[in-house]
Amino acid sequence: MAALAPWSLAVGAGMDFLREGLSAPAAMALQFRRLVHLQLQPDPEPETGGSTPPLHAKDGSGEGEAEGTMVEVNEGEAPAERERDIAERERDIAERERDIAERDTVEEAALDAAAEEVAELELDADHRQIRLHHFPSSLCSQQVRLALAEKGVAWEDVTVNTGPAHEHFEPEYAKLNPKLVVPTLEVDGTVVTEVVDIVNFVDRSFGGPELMPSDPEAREEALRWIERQDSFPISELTYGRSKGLTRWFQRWTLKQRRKRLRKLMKKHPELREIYLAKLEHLEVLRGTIGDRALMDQLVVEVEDMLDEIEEALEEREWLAGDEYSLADLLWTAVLARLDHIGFSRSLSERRHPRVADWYQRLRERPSWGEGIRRLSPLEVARIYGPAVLKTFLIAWVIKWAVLTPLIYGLTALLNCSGS
Ligand SMILES: N[C@@H](CCC(=O)N[C@@H](CS)C(=O)NCC(=O)O)C(=O)O
Repeated sequence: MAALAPWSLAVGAGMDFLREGLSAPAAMALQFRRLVHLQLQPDPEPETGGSTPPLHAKDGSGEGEAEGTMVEVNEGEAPAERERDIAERERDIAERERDIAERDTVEEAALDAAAEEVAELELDADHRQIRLHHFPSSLCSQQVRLALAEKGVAWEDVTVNTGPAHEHFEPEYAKLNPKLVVPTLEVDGTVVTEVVDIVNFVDRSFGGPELMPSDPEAREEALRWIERQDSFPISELTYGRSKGLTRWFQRWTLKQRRKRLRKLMKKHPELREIYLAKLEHLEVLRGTIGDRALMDQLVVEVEDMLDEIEEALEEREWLAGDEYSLADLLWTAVLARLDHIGFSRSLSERRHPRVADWYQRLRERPSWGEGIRRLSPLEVARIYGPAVLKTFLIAWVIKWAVLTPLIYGLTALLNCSGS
């Protein structure tokens, strides 16, 4: 966590502040997230079970690296020397940015090649093996299901219980998705992870409506909104904003996850790096959601973002242009989550009329039902029931079989000694 130095946060945030016009708290929060993200890349990644290696999304870490090279200027230097110093650093940053752009192009090319490979198989859709490893109520799974529904692709459901069963931590799943998250898409042996990569892959590999605009300006805009969505702190908000019983339950599940990871790390030392990275990730999440000031900043960030979307929708029907695109698709799940975690008023017609109208149109799309699925009461009972029962049963047994006789015994003893 050494890289999370305050100067690094401040410099990066300053860059966002200037370059993206973000508010200072929003830029600070974004930069914090980037730096945190940088720390959490599992390395090295294991080989996949399939023939093609999994494709991993560009994660913005490169951008963070470039910003990280900026060092504060030494005030004591002579002006000419300082200028030389600044010029040298600017060259260094430009060079790094070129490297990052090149790397992004390579990743883009890998995605294209994989999509082409799948398309070239020319199998008819009925004979393709399309398996989605997902969890019904996870936002990221919702996004991929939306994409599959928009493209009219049928898929095989592999539900991964990310609840107390922690199936996403199992070694078999770690081979598919070393970040131990859902969703993962498998198409005829090609494994794709990371939501943004998956939805792009789905768009390129299957027929149906094109979900990326062909007009260069609209495409650029779609990419910008996709990137904004990708770095939006929705998990932090989901955990940090919960209240009452839900809050208690979420903290409990976080604790259970850490316990499970530690156990698995002992049992599978070969996956130690992966489990350690996940533990660190959960630790950072715990720190973030416990930091009231940071959470307040994130709420400000939500409002700023909705204002920005409102403004964008002044000029066009959909987020990136006059056609529905992947940008709208990805934000659909975020809006649904915001609505669910207490931002309904911000999404109302009174506060953001264009956003409200856009959200209504997104909900009316046929893909909504399949994409934004929540857990039915039966599923909740099946997924969480056994673990909750086990925990409470143990607590109940301890209370009645151990504590109660102990208290009775002690009371009797004290009463005796008093007489
Ligand atoms: N950057 C990843 C994020 C995936 C992610 O965070 N998935 C969440 C559900 S939305 C998850 O699996 N959480 C379970 C966990 O972290 O233990 C992606 O784009 O696929």
